[in-house]
Amino acid sequence: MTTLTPILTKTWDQADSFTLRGYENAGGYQAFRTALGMNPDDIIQAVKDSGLRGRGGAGFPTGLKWGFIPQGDGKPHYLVVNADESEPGTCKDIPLMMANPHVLVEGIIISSFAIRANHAFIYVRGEVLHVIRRLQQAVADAYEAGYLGKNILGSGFDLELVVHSGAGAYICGEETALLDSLEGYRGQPRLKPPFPAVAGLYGGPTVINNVESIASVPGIIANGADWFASMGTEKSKGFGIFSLSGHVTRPGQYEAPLGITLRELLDMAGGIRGGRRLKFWTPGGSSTPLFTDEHLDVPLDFESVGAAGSMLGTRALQLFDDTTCVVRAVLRWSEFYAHESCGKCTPCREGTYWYKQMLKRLEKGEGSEKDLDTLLDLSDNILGRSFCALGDGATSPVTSSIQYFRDEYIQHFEQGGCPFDRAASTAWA
Ligand code: L3W
Ligand code: SF4
Repeated sequence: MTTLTPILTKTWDQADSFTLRGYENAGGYQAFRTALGMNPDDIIQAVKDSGLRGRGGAGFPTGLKWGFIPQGDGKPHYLVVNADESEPGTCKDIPLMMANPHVLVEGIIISSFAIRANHAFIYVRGEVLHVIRRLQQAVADAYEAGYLGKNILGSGFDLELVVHSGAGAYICGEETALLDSLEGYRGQPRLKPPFPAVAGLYGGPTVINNVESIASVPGIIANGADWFASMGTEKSKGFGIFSLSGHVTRPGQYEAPLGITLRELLDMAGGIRGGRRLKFWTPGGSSTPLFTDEHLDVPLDFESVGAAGSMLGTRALQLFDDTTCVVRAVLRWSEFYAHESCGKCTPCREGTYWYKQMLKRLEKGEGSEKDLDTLLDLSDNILGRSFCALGDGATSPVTSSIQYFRDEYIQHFEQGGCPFDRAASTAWA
């Protein structure tokens, strides 16, 4: 039986967890003192050895990414934290930054020192004003304490840290659109390669990492790479925050080793609400193909989830019980993608629009089985043909719902309407 590993979430229930003093009393800002005494290359090696992989969805090895930053190139290097948490169901970075902003600040100092960056940015989702204020306070307190600014603690290392608010566009969570937005342009994805590690912010080598990835770094420096690597699975090391939402008795963030299963998490979270049956769920946000109750025992690590036909993504586990209409859920997600598509490429811009139009009709019981084949054909024309991952992600709920729930779609047009009692399901309340 896998148990929880409260590390990043350990102090969340303490009243002063977000203050500088609260963080220091819990042992915070010790790891960066250790790091400032290390060779930056050894810090990169420690992160490589830990096996930490990006916690923003793609799972790219963090130390490897840092290692791509050219050294001795004479160019300014940048660290950018992607705090634009907007993926439907994803709710780990925002509570982390509210409850413990200093672990992120400390992680930024260590990571910037490692990649030899003297400028760092936290790009925060625009709608979360309370988080922006909390981060600004934490950064101001860190400057006041001498942890940021010139010649930090007499080490000779300088670091300026800016909290930048986005304007509320999901696409700005895509790393290159984020960079455009940070530079003051309309946020739209750039062609890759070159990857940001080679040509990123203002054309300089840039590391972009998710909040949770950077917040995991102080623990690796304080406790060692082996400590981190001792948790999780062979290829998916360490711990992560699993966000359970929807029809679950005790929704919230559960920090556990990668490889835990939904069955184990549900045991801790009191099961599906009202003792009902789990119908479908997302392992990593709405951009990851749906799972059903057949997948309760799939280890939630990058490899196992991939082998079972989905993606670990952001570990946003949205759970839906048997009162939920899957067609309506997919329509709702498709409306989101159509609204958030940046419009740069045709497959996504047009495809998400037509998803929305078709699913609206199907949900009302209009159409025929042929429409399902049209939806799948449309998906074939979006997946792998879009300019960025948003288009690909938009296909996930559509194709996986037809794969597992084709009969439910058919029931809609056979009955001439939705067979579910909407009032009985609180999924959309
Ligand atoms: C240098 C190479 N760098 C790859 C870097 C790349 C990036 C990272 C991963 O999408 C996923 C997406 C969503 N040289 C490199 C290299 N890199 N090859 O590695 O890159 P990539 O392209 O695989 O993924 P991505 O564009 O970062 C992220 C999924 O996550 N997702 C969405 C999450 C949404 C949020 C949010 O709300 N903020 O996180 C959910 O599952 O669909 O597949 O840094 O530069 N040769
Ligand atoms: Fe924009 Fe969608 Fe194309 Fe990405 S896939 S560039 S969000 S239109």
